[in-house]
Amino acid sequence: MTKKLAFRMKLIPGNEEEYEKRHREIWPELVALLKESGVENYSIYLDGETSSLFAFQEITGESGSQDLGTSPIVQRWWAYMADIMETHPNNEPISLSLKEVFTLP
Ligand code: RM4
Repeated sequence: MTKKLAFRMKLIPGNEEEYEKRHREIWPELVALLKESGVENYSIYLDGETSSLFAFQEITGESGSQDLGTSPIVQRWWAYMADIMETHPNNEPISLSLKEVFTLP
């Protein structure tokens, strides 16, 4: 049984292409870690008008992608991405959990 999660992050405007490029080239070790941690069906969508990023994922355990900040791989990835995203001082992307308000019955 999986649990659905969604959250919003923020791109620094003007970095849309670079964001997509870096994610096309996502590190295999990060992919492996996410999958090993029970993150599935993970997609991120860009609102070009506001530079908001909307992430959707399903998790099989208790941890979503944003709960993996103690992992050195995630810390390196967040540091790599910090120049084009709005982040906390520790490079973690500022993420706002989103409430599910509709699911097709
Ligand atoms: C995002 C952000 C998330 C990470 C994905 C792969 O830009 O860094 O935390 O899970 O990339």
